[in-house]
Amino acid sequence: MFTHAIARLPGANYADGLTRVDLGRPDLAETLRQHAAYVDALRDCGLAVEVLPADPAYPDGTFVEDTAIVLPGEAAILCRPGADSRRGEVAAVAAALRRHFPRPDAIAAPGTVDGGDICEAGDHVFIGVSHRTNAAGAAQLAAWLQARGRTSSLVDIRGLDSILHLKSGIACLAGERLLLIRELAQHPAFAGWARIVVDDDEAYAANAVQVNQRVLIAAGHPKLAAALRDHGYRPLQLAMSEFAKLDGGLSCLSVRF
Ligand code: CIR
Repeated sequence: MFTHAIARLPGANYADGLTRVDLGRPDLAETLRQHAAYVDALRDCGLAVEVLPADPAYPDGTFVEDTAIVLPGEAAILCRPGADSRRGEVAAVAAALRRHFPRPDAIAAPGTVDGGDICEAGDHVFIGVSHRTNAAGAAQLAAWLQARGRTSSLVDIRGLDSILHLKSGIACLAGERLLLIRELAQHPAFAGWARIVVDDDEAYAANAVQVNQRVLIAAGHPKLAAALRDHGYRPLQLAMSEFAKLDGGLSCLSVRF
């Protein structure tokens, strides 16, 4: 069970954040509405959500997931984001996290890790090696996890242009069932895992988040919503269009623990 989350408001210059996709420029008012609905959804799932103020120095700051990794009730490690423009985002999230985890560890240079590349699946953790998370960062994280009784495996996604982070294409649902995009479904790291494979035209929604009894998914993906219901999950659909425009998904808007 998650009891807490940290989120961060999108700032006035949110539209200046990084993106590789061509979905248009986000509308600030709609971005703020979608963010508020997301925070409300986490609260409806029973979480105490701390919403940090925006900092105009970091237009991508609302994507807090990339700044820290938490093993709920146990430990936290601060990330060192792979994009130079995002490194400074960590400090504000670290200050909030320290109230729960007084001495978080930290990924050190030359390692880089974006939290969006990390997918926890029970006691196993998939670590994406991406254009943001490098081999040195992945190795540091794997050692940190091993010291805490977790196993991990690396998934190199650098050849997969369709996703920015590993978790753009995978989620772990209750019962340790993986939700996967087709391009990841045959990867040996996931062999033997129970799975739901998302249709190509709904691939964006693979970045879902199980939050206690609900599965948060991006609105507008009816086939996935139906598949989740068929498997006994309770999807909660949220508008995400303005975050998709900056290459972000549902998971990146919070650190949950
Ligand atoms: C970036 O390119 O870094 C942001 N515009 C989007 C980050 C999305 N984060 C995530 O999926 N964990």
